[in-house]
Amino acid sequence: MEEIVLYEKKDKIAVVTVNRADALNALNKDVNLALLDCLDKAAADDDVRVVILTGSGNRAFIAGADIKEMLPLSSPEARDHGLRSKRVADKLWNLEKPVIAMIDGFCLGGGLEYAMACDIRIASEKSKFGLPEITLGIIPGSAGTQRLPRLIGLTKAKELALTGEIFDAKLALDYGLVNHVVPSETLAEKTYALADRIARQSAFSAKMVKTAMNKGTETDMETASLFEINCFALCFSTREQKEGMQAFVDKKKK
Ligand code: CO8
Repeated sequence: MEEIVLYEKKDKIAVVTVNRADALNALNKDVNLALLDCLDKAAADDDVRVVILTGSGNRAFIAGADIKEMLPLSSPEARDHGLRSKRVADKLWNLEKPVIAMIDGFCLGGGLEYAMACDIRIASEKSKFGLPEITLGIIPGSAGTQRLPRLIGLTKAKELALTGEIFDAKLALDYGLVNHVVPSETLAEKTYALADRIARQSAFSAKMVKTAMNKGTETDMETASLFEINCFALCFSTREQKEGMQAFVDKKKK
């Protein structure tokens, strides 16, 4: 039987692919458990510098949580379901390596919530975004009501979550929800080029950038800038800092 989530390593890049193309990569319990395993694997592998999260087929990144699986749930069961998917979103957010969402098609509900827990989002022109939960009589359950306003502002986020509107990649770019929009044919090339560029930087610096920004934007400026100084100072205990600065002083190209 085919794996429900695929894990591949290409040089210093781990690619995690939700592999349920027939169901537009909808997130069921097995997908979430497999995602947790794959992210743990990427976290534990020092060779892996960057993770790419994507969906299989050419129609969807992830079209949300599996509606058929959720239909019969009671409130306590739904809470457990939500907590499991929160663990996935938290793992993406807290992974000490940059994670890029490579989006080719529908990126809805829980799919958008996972994409928003990644550090960078690159989408194809045909991609469609939205938090349509309200049209199903529920609300987002993996921090979608929290990450969307933090990424694009409360005004637009409220409108999108209250209407469930599905919007296209151009609007997602205008909102600042995605970093780049490219044709489907060049999506993989663009994503790998970006991942490769990040993978060539100091792994420790990348971890510190992600940590300082994620933690810092959740607190006040004074605490955040002191936290950043601690991260900055820690970089001076790495080989990369000594080598990087020495190379500059010696006028050697990196
Ligand atoms: N759940 C289950 N199955 C799905 C889902 C989904 N979210 N999305 C698509 N599928 C299945 C369809 O049922 C269909 O299967 P089948 O062939 O067996 O009938 C197959 O994928 C193809 O889909 P369609 O035939 O519907 O394809 P269309 O091109 O006609 O439509 C759409 C594509 C517009 C994407 C449509 O499939 C759709 O609206 N899907 C649902 C989108 C949605 O509402 N997503 C939000 C779900 S709720 C959510 O994510 C809450 C997250 C809360 C946190 C997580 C807690 C666990």
